Amino acid sequence: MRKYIGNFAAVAVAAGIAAAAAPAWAHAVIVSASPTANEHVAPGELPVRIEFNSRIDKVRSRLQVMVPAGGKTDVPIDQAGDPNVVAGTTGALTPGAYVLRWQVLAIDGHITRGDIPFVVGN
Ligand SMILES: [Cu+2]
Repeated sequence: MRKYIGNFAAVAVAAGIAAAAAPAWAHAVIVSASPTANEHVAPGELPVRIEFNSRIDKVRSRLQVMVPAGGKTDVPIDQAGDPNVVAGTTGALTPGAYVLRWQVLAIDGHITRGDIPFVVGN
């Protein structure tokens, strides 16, 4: 009986680890981004590029820029190129504090999203 309980506990622990670990590697996580958080960039059109750890469904993903005056504008996503990369070019940006908002659909069907604040000018 003691042996049986011991085995049951071991199986439960292993299952718990698997359940906890799955979300961490299953959906899209940023590998690198440009701009980086709180980066200062020059005024004008800004190429943005976010690389993830998995393939992205670019048609069902979204890039937006939250502008200093309030509101947001869409950044069209380049459909060509590296399947792990979501990239596009903003409209002309004047000096101020901005936020790049991203939402991506990974091939595993999970959506992840986040914000990257950056500054245009000094
Ligand atoms: Cu996932």
